[in-house]
Amino acid sequence: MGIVTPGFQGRPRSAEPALPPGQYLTEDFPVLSAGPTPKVPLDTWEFVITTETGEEVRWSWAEFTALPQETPTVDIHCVTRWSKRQTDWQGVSLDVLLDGVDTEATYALAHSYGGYTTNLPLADLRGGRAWVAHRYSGRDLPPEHGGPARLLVPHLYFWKSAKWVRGIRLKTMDEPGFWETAGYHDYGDPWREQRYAGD
Ligand SMILES: Nc1nc2c(c(=O)[nH]1)N[C@H]1C(S)=C(S)[C@@H](COP(=O)(O)O)O[C@H]1N2
Ligand SMILES: [Mo]
Repeated sequence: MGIVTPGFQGRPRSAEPALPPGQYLTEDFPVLSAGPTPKVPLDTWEFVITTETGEEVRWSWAEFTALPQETPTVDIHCVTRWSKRQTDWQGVSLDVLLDGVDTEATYALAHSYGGYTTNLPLADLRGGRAWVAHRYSGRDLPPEHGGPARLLVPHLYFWKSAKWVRGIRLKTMDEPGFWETAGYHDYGDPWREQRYAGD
């Protein structure tokens, strides 16, 4: 140990998994918001799933927080090139929220208090890959990071993780959201570096 064999290129020192291309690691937690942080009192907060036929399923804060909880630990990747490892969340899986929702939709448009929207295939909200998160690092999610609750879809660039999420509209046709309309990629896979439309 500690002896470098001349000419031996070796392996990386640790088993640190690679980051998506073009990303760098940050230890702090940057705040990226396109507008002011909305104030959302818990007694009026609700989360609503609206199907393509107009059916609605809604949860009050008390109902939402009484659902089965998960505690995902995930890496997150912002399109502005910062990534953060091993972030700890608590929230409700979209599998739980979509359970029993009768739909043939293939797309979803998440919408937020404050007006932000973002679109993604409905399949990407299923399969244990997406949550409505309301706690971060052992505390209630701070308002600047999307509290009371935000979408958490860590396998896509973080702009898909709508802060202050208020609901999801299920759709049979794709409809671009806020950043997607502004030229960002429709899908946003960080491993394929899908930053902008056409990437
Ligand atoms: N409602 C809303 N959600 C949002 C945004 C926003 O401006 N408004 N910004 C997105 C972007 S670009 C990123 S990188 C992350 C930033 O989350 P953070 O501020 O908790 O780091 O939130 C995403 N969700
Ligand atoms: Mo972002």
